[in-house]
Amino acid sequence: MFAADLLEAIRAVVGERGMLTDAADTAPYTEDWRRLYQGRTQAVIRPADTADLAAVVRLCAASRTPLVPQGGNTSMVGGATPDQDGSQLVLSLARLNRVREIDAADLTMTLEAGVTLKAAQTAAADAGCLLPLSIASEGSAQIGGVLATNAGGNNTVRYGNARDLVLGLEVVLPDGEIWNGLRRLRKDNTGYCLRQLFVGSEGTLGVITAAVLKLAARPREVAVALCVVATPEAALALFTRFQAHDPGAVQAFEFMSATGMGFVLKHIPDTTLPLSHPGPPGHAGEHYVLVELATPRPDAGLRAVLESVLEQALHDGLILDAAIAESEAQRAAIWRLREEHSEAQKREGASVKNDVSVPVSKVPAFIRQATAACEALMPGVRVVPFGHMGDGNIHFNLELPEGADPAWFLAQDHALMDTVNEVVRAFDGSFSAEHGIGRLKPYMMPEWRGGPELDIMRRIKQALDPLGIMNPGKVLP
Ligand code: 2HG
Ligand code: ZN
Repeated sequence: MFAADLLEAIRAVVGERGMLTDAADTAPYTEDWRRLYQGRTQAVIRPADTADLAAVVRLCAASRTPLVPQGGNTSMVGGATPDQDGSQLVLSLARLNRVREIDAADLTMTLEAGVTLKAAQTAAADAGCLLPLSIASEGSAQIGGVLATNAGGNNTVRYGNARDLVLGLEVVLPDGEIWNGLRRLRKDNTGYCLRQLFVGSEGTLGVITAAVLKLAARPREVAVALCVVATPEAALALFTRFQAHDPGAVQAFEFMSATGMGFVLKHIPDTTLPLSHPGPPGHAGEHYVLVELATPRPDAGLRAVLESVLEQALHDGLILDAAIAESEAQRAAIWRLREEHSEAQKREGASVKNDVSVPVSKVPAFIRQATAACEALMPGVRVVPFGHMGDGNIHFNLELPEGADPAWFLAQDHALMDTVNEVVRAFDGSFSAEHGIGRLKPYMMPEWRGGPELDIMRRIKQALDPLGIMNPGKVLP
């Protein structure tokens, strides 16, 4: 139990609007998006600015009260929800939601942690620029969480991960001190790169409260197509062709399976395949590719490029069919087929997610071997590989066998994840490409990051958060 006077002291800092204590109000903050973890908390603290947030952290440090920083709560690995004993307070960043500055000449944007990624993209576009980070949950994911998890998403193939876009950070440290590192320099070699320590640390080293991000020139032309391919190998060959043509133009290259597409068409209203080729169900051997080309160059004729590469691919038997978006609405409809994969899979029932990466050239072999291994382990399991083929990050998700008991299925999660990870390891891949470690994967850390790596991470944690109050139970085993 917390001393009631701690909550009173926090309330005095953040005011009535800044604190939720009723169970009905705190409930949305204590369950993760996947509904894998149901936690408890006595209060959700919602400071309105960095100074108030720092004062809250100081109070928590003084009373050794654990804090769980939370953005949009879209973590796939339970990284932002409190545990069940009720001892952890949730620290919501939602009210730190100002875009402080956009500099279109320097191509930088300074914004607070609670700005949603979608709002940040819109603000950048309004200033004539592009914030080149795009993820399926961008409508609710917030910048602080996006950076704390080093989110990747759809544009990594061209622009890198969140990490690659960060020039500066403002962070509240676990003792409540504010580090203002909001620099906007492209070159700055002045000792250890502290900002990158916090990017990807999942709130275990401090709370990111603001950031300076790199922007890019806004594209003048965007061209999108959805293609049917017979095999993952054909999908990779198509990617290689686009890269060979103009690597600078490939903004996204997303892979989907017939099973995953079937779930989208079944569960998401107003979705149809814009293809004449008969789609799923019944074509489990086929796969889909979404390719997006974009360029800030004037008169680049991207649409013609897309058409000619696809025509040749059709002629060579690499693709079986393709639809090119003719309008912004068609482009959005094609993207929706991809972006609704997680939601559709959730509606289909219990799933085990494997957010893994392998070298791009190994993606087809990985998909084949991991599929065979999982089907051998659990006959009837429905394999749903999809995601960012262009950067080697596949969401190798597994849906429970039809008619199976969800509790029984979820109880096999370690066996299923370990089976996939064995294949990942054989290809020198990673067991966590873009979703992070959260509460789901700390047990994997000793095997994958054991020895000096885990030791260094523990020493950094101890140095910055000796009381262990920042997002306990996440990342480190
Ligand atoms: C995506 O790429 C997200 O859509 C979520 O990373 C993936 O549901 C998933 O496993
Ligand atoms: Zn993804």
